[in-house]
Amino acid sequence: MKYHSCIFLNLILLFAGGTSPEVKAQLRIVNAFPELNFDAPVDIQTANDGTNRMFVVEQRGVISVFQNDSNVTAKATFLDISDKVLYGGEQGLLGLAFHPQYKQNGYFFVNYTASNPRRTVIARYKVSENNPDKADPQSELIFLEVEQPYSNHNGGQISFGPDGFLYNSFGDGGSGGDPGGNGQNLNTLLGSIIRIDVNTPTNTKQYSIPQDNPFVNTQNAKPEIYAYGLRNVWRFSFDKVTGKLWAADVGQNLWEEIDIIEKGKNYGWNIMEGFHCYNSQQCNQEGLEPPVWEYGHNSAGGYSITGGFVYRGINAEEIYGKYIFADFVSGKIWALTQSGNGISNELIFETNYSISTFGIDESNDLYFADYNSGKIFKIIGEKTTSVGKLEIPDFELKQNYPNPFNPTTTIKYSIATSSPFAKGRTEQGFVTLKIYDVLGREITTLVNKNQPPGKYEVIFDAGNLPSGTYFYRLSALNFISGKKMVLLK
Ligand SMILES: [Ca+2]
Repeated sequence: MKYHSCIFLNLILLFAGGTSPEVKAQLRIVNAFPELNFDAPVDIQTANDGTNRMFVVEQRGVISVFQNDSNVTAKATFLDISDKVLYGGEQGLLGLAFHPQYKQNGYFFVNYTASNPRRTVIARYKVSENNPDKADPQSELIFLEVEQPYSNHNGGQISFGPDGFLYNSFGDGGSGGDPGGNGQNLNTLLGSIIRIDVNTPTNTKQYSIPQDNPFVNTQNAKPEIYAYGLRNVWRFSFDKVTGKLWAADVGQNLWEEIDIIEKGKNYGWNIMEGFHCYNSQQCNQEGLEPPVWEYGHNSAGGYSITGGFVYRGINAEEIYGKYIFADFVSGKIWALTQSGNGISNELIFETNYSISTFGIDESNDLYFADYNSGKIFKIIGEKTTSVGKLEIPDFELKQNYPNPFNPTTTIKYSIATSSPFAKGRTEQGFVTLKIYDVLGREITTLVNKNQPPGKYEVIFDAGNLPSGTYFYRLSALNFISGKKMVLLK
C-alpha cells in the first residue's frame, strides 16, 4: 500500500487538529488513591476475579495489591522478584497479565528483564494457597526467554486476548534504527507481537502454538509471531467490545504511531517510521501495513507514545468508544475516534505527568500512572454512560415473531458481547436453544454449539407438529430463559 496517496490519509488530514474544548471541559483527572505512592509504576491491572482489587507493577520488580477504593490507605506486596529483575532504563518488571481463569487456577504471567545473559523472561506465578493478597514467589515457571542485545526496546506488554491466548510485545532489540534488522526478520521474536497457548504444554515447551498462528508453515519463521515490523510496542490493549488489538509503537527519530494489529501483518519498521520512509534509500512499501495514526516529535505531539485503551468504562460517556493514549514526555493525553475509514483525534488533557501506562479496573474505568510522582490517576467525565449507551447487548431471549404462527416463526436472542472478557470466561460460550411441548417433552434442538457474542435469529419450522402451545428455552453460561409460543394451524 502506498502511504501518501490513499483516501485514508486524506481523511486523517481532514480531521487532524480537531481539538474539542467541550470534551476537555467535561473530563477530569482525579487522584485515584491519594494515600498510596508507588516506585516507578509501569503497569496497572486487575485480576478480574470479582474482588475489585488493583495491582500496580513497580519497575524494580514488585507488584502491589490494594482495594479499588479512593480511601484506601494501605497496600500489600503481592510479589517481590526484585532479586531476579534487571532494573534500569527501559529494563525491569514491565508487564503483568492475570490468567482468564485466575479465580480458579491462581495463575498470572509476568514479563521482566533478567541478566547473564541479558534477556526477557515470560514466567508464570501462582497465588499462595491461603492469602489472596500474596503470590508464591517460589512458584515461578518460565515459559519463554529471549535474549536482548541492548538495554532498550524491550517491549513488555503481556495480555490475554479474547481468544484466551497470551500475547506479548517484543521490541526490536534496541540500540537505534534497528541495527540487527530484527523488525523485518521473522526468524526472531524481537520486533514482533507473539501469541501462544499457555494452557497446552508440549513435550519440549510450557506452551503450544495456536494452530492458526500466521507463520506456522513459513520456513525460517518463528511460529509464535502474530504480527511483526514493530519497533517497540510498549503498551497494547484489546478493545473489550470489538476485540481489536490497539498497539502504540514508540518511534525512532520523528514519528510515534498507533497500529491496529491484525494477524500476520507487517507494520513496517525499520523500512517505515509511521507513514514515512525511514530508510529512504530502499523504501519498498509493498505488503506493509500503515498505522492508523501518527504524531510528530514536536511540542504539539511528543516523543514517546504510551498506548492506552478504547474506553469502555461507565464514568466518562464523553470518551466512550475512543482510544485514549498519551505521550510519556509531553504529558499530553488524546482521544482517537475511528469510524469506518475516517479517523479523528482530540487533545483531551495537557498534563505535567510522565504517563508510563494506562490501566482499567473491573468496571473498565480508566486509570494512568505518573512514573515520576508514583501516583495513579483516574479519568472521569460529567456524564455516566447509561447501559443503553454501552452498546453491549446483554443476554436476551426475545418473544418469537410471528406469534401465533403457522408453520414457521423466528426466535431472536443475543449473547453478551462483553462475554469474551466476562469474569471467568475467555472462549465462546456453549449455547442451546430447545423446543418443548406443554408436557415438558423435548421436541427439537435448534441450537447446540459454541457461539461468540452477538445477536442471533433462528427460524423454527413446526410443519409436522399439531396446533398447540410450545415452549422454547435458551441456555448460555449462567443465562437461562424460556418463553411460550402458540402454533395455530
Ligand atoms: Ca509501523
